Formats: sequence, C-alpha cells, structure tokens
Amino acid sequence: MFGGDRDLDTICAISTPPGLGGVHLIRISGDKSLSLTRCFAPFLPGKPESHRVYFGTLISEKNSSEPIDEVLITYFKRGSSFTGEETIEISCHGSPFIAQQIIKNATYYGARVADRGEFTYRAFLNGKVDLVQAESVLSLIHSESEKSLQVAMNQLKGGLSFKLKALESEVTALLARLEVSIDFTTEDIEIINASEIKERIQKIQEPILTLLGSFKSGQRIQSGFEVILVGEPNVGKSSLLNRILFEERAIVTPIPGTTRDLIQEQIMIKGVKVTLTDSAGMRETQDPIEQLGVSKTKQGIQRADLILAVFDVSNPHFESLVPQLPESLSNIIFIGNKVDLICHEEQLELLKKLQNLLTQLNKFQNVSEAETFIQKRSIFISAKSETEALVTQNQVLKLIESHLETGSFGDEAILFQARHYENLQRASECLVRAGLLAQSSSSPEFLALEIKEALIRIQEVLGEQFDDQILDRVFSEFCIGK
Ligand SMILES: Nc1nc2c(ncn2[C@@H]2O[C@H](COP(=O)(O)OP(=O)(O)OP(=O)(O)O)[C@@H](O)[C@H]2O)c(=O)[nH]1
Ligand SMILES: [Mg+2]
Repeated sequence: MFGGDRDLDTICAISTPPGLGGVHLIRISGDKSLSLTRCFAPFLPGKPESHRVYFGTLISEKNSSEPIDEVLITYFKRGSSFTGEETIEISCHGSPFIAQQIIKNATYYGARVADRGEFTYRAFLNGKVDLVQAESVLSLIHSESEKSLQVAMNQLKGGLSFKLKALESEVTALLARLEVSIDFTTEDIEIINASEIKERIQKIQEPILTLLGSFKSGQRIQSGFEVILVGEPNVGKSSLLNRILFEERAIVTPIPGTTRDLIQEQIMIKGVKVTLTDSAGMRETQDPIEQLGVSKTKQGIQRADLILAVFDVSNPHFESLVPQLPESLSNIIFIGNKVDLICHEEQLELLKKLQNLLTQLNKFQNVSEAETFIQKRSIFISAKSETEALVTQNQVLKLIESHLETGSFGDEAILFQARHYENLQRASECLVRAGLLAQSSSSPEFLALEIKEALIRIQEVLGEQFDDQILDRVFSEFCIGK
C-alpha cells in the first residue's frame, strides 16, 4: 500500500468524521500543498507565515467567480507540521458537500486522496514519530476512558519508546562486546567472561519482563474489563445490578427465572471502562428460552475478568453454585445477598460453611489461605434495602475495583498492543537462550546470534526494522484523514 513514488505525492483528505457538523477539516500534505491550494484560495499569500490562520473565500475550479465557502486556512511550513511536510489545514462549514467540493478542487490541482493512516505514516517516514508513537495516535483516537487515554498519551509522548531505546542501546553494546570477543577467540584471549554476560543479559531482561507483565492489564485498560453477576435464580442478581447502576435497569420479580438474557451496561471505575453484565439464573430447566439464557450465562462466565457469584443467604446452595464456577477461584467474589433476612451469627456460620466446602474441593493449600480468601473475597449485602442503597453501591464498587488488575501504573510505560508484546516476547526468549548458552560456555558466535535476534525484535517494535507488511498492518487500522 505505502512506499515508492506514491510517498512523494501531495495528499488530501477530510479529517473530520463524515456527516453534518459544526466544521469540517480538510488536510493537505506534501510539497505542493501551498501552491495547489493557492489555485482555489487566492487570498493566501505566496509566502505565508507558519502556524498562522488566514481567512478568505474559496473559489471553484470551474468558475473563479463561484464561491465555495468562507474558510480558515492554517499553514504549516515543512518540518513544522504533524507529517513533517508542508501542510495546509482548511476549516470549512460543517457540510459534507462543501468538504467534498474542497477535495475535488485539491485533486483537480494535483493532490491525491490519502490512504488510511497516510498522514501518520508520513509523520513516521519523516522521523516525526517512531512506529510505537504512530500506533499510539490510533489508540488515542479509540480511547474510551480516562485511563486508556492516559496510557495512549504516555505512549505518544514517547514513554515506551524511551524505554525501548534504552534497551536497544544496552543490547547493541553487549552485541559489540561479543563481536570483539569473536574476533579474538583464535588468540585465546577471554575478552568477556560468562558471568559478566549473564549479568548484562539479566539487566536487559528485567525491564522487558516488567513490560511483558503489564500487557494483560494494559490491554484491559484499552478494551475495558468485563464483570458478570451470576448465581441461581431469584438470589437478587438483577436487584444488585440496579443498585450498582443506581437505576431500575433490569426487571426484578419474586418469580425465579425472571432474567432470560444478558443485560449489559457500561460504567467507569477509577477511569477504567467496565462492562457489567446481569445474567439468567443458573438451574436445570425444561423451558427452552431459559435454557438459552443459562447457556449465555455460561459463556459469559468464560469471558469475564471478574465473576460476582451471588447467593441468597436465607437459602444458600453452595453445593450447586460452586461447581458452576470456573475451577480456579482467582477471579471470583462471593456476594451473600438478602442479609436483612439473617442475623450476624448466621452470617459467620455461612462463611464457615463456604470455607469448608471450598477446602473440601481442594481449592486451597492450607487453612490460612482459605481464611484469607473468605476475608477478601466475600461480602454480605442487601440489594433490596433502600436505606443502605448508597453504602451497598459503594461497597460493591470498591470490591470490584480492588480485584480488577488495573495496576497502579501511574505514568509508567506499559504494553497494550499485541505487536509490541509478540516482538518483546520473542526478544525475551532469545535472551533466555543466550543466558543458557553463556552458562554452558558456548562459543560467542552462538550467543551473538541470539542477542542480534533480540535486538532486531526491539528495533522492529520501534519501526527501525520493518517491512511493508508491518507498515500495512499498522496503518490499515487507521481511518482516512489521520
Ligand atoms: N429480602 C430481600 N429480598 C431481596 C433482596 N434482593 C432482592 N430481593 C428480592 O428477591 C427477588 C428476586 O430478585 P431478583 O433481583 O429478580 O433476582 P435474580 O437473581 O435477578 O433472579 P432471576 O432473574 O430470576 O435469576 C425479588 O422479589 C427481590 O425483591 C434483599 O436484599 N433482601
Ligand atoms: Mg434477574
């Protein structure tokens, strides 16, 4: 898609979303931006000031006395624009027809309509951003929560690139050292010893492992977390959903089997997008509609990042609830609902009962692990109580927040793109193999091969090593005009 003579063309596109709006923005980038725009924007001076806005009337290519629109034009000189090329931005009134007319004029005078992501591609090509930063532009556009915006912005500002560049220079230095070693092996001089190599490999490996470790949370921060409410019919799942949302979103009745489908709503918890799902109560049933609902609940359990397993404290059926949940308890929280129906002693007894059952099912290594789990992963609430409504909502939201792995990343660089993860994973594997080779006192040639491969992987993330396929993959996800 990209590359070759096409990279020399002056390109144009509407950068605002299609349809009616307050304004539309048309971007023109390339060597001929100014000269071709002046053909239909005669009010532009021959030598405009960079970053200055000019007001005037555009005229049609067909008839110079026919005005198209009154517009604002911003001029960016070569080297001082997003793409690094001479760029013109035209803000016109928000009619798709006017915007199209401007594109028609620009192409008439020699511009070509840009491909997806071509402006960002040019920024990459002209060294304005590296590939990691170019990708962050896309993430920034797609950000749906405060946290994902923060993470993408950090990447755009170069947070991740800075880390990767530091790694690149460490790996290059090690490789250079190994290569010197190779040159001197015939003379039997030990230029670099095994323990030094191992130490240096470890120093490189550590930040890579930290980055790899941040991937799961990073991805979730971008795409959002899924939390599902499950349990037997009538335990109060829908009542709890309504409590959390603070609105009567789902139907609540005393009839078991009221909810038949998944009911989803999005909420923000600490700046992170969370999709909250209410589900059909799980039970054996002959009703075909309810059967479909139960099967959807089971699929929802597989997908969820966090499962809120709700039970009715006045009628708990742990023996049938627990086997319906995933084998591992790592993402499960037990919520005892209808606590208004029992006393404190009964609550303690229930917890003991749940703990015993989970222990019998070999979910824990020892008693203290079981006790800690119950302490941290179970609460009692009354979803129905109006007076406790705010407290219940707060309690449950806090619990969800503390169990979602949003990480406490602050301003640190984290990984959230699969392409970065795959490359760094491979770099890390090379380093592990290199470490083993160093341990077995292998020849430096073999070691150098692994280190070289690790270097290539890091450079590929940054876009210092790339082929057209990688660029096509990255930029094809962009929209036109970006
Ligand atoms: N006493 C008491 N009743 C509650 C409480 N929470 C819910 N209920 C009642 O329990 C019944 C069932 O509530 P739902 O929220 O519909 O239960 P559900 O788990 O969604 O049920 P299904 O959709 O059938 O699976 C309703 O009559 C609620 O009013 C509570 O905290 N205390
Ligand atoms: Mg329900």
